[in-house]
Amino acid sequence: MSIPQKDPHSIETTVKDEQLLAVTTEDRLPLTTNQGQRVSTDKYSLKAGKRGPTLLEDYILREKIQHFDHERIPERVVHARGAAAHGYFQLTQSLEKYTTAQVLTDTSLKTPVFVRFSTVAGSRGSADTARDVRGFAVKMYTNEGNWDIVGNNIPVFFIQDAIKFPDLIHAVKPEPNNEIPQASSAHDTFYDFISLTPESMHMIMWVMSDRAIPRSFSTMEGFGVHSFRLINAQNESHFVKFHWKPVLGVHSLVWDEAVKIAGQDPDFHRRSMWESIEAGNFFEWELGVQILPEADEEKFDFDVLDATKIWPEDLIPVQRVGKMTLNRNPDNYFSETEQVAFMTTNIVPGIDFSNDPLLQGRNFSYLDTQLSRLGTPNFHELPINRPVCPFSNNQRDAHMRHTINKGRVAYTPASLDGHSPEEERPGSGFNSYGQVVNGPKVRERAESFNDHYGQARLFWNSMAPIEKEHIVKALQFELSKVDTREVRVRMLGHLAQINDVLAAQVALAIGEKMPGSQKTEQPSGTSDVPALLEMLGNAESPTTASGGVLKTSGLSMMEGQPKLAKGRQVAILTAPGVSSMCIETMQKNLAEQGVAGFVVAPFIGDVEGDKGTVEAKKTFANSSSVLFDAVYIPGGTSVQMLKQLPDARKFIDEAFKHGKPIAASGEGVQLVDATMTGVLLKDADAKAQGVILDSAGNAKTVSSAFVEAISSHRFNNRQVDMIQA
Ligand code: HDD
Repeated sequence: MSIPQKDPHSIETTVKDEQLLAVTTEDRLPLTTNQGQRVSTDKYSLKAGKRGPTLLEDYILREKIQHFDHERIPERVVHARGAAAHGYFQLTQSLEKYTTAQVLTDTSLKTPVFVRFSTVAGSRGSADTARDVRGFAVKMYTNEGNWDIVGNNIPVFFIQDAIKFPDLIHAVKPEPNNEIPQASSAHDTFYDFISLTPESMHMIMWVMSDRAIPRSFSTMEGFGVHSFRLINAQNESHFVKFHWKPVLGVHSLVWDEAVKIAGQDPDFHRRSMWESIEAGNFFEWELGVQILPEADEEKFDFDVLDATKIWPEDLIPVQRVGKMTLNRNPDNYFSETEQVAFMTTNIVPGIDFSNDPLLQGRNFSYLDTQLSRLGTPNFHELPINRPVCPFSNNQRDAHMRHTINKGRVAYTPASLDGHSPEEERPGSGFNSYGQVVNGPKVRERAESFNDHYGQARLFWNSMAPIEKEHIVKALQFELSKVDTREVRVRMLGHLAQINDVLAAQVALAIGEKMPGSQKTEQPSGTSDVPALLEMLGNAESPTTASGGVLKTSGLSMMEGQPKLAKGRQVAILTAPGVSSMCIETMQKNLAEQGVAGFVVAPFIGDVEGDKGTVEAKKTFANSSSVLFDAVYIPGGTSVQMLKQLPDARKFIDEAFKHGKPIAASGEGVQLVDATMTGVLLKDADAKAQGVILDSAGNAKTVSSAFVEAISSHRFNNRQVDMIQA
């Protein structure tokens, strides 16, 4: 009996294959070797006597151990840690005016996709919430071949030319003498390289912002980063940038959460994607395009080919033209997520490359790396990499060839055996855009790539005060971990080019003084947070940032986000005696909004409520507030016990400190009163700070205001410096 194979590209939403389950439970498969011989047992090796030596003859032992010995393939040199899901892409608006690509012109098609998210610097076993760029790699299995958008959650890159990539990665990876630190840029070699590579300053601003610690893969933007070309039927070219806009909006963790989650649940992001998809809460993004006619190529004060620059959305708006839905988890991590091979060279007719020197170099690197990572030029035959359209050529043989090519012709031109695969007629199939290229061979940077600070300023200026504060703190953390003073000081020089208040704040944390920075001396971390925020809010860099604009929309996460509670996770603090009605009502109301409620109790298992039991899978020991988006405390005599538990009180204070919505009904309010949060809220308008308290009411009376608060994500209008959590 053979296991029915699932089509890896199927876009059906079913998660469980009943046939497969039936085979593995009822009619269990016989145990065999890889050659199909039935095996009586693989639990005992073949020995000369029960207590005697193992025999070399034991081919079953040898096969099993040998296969195991070779189970690992080299991890990706970057983006080693990742998680992926299947889904589909559907166009909503045809781009026929700009391109012939079927996937971008036919709105009736549902194109299967496989999307892998990753961190860049850490190894496969590192934590999900490290401060880092996130990979956002989309493989679309189109009818015209695979199209990969191998992008990131940050729209720019550290370097302008691919030839610097090995240096960048050597600098950020753990230092070679002691393999320290893991999954962190906070060390000397990284800042040594960065401070000697000013083109990285714009990207550094993004990486020091909360964009580098996303709340979920579903709340990250994705970017193709480079300028590509769209080519239409008249063979006209437009430059294009690709964006993925998350339907849930862009949201991040705060640093304190990211650090704690790394210890409590290093799989935080992958687990949340897995569980959401299993629960039917699919992840969705809209495809956005920024399109620029060839004629406008030189219209801006930045070069559209420079990957360290965005095209400010206020200058070139993003049009939303389609939607991608991830709705199926992989069946096997290794076969799919690990073996998937993305390549920037996977494009389809109607799309083409620009001359961005970063993209041009990437176009060499990806095929090359797959050869060593997957060990054979036949990696395209693996189910996860195979195109859905037919493919044929005269390439033959090599390791692990699956295709059984028939006949004797493997060359062209050929007249024997019904010819070899036929070429497309000129003008059809993929044709490179016929741009006229003429110039001397040089190893030089174009002058138009020379401005390294304009867009770093644009980013800084576009941030809300709290976002600026987080950037300051991130740089304070990172640079204080750099041992070499010259490197730290060199970095300050760059920061001063971006904004003097930013530089002065960072200087204070690393024991330096910026010349002329007295007026801005206000060390962050002091109790006067409002004054600091006001100062940062006013700290705008006056020099024209970029493209003639000082600020642009699309950069701050504090503006333009949809008000949606969907996908969020709420902790419901429980103990014996809890009001069953409160829990049921809140669970129901949350579920209607796509929010998941989790019972947290002093122990796992059944918790006796006043009318029946609820099951707790989370406890104050195995979870904490950082793993949730909001906290609810139901009424009931349970509150007496919870008030005695320091972990329960900390749960609330920590959530309050992180700006998270909190709700309590009935006796639940007493628990809030027993915390520092309660003290801080005394005589304050709690609701305005996202804390919904109703001691006379029940879950019903608080739930709509609570959901409303959850959809606001975080409340940064709280005085939290007194909380030590
Ligand atoms: Fe890269 C992997 C994204 C520049 C060389 N890259 C990789 C992945 C993503 C990106 C998302 C993981 C794909 C997966 O999930 O398997 N890389 C980017 C972006 C870049 C970029 C957005 C700049 C705009 N990369 C870049 C350069 C080079 C590489 C300049 C080399 C010259 N990248 C690689 C690689 C990797 C890779 C070594 C490692 C594993 C792999 O390709 O398959 O070839």
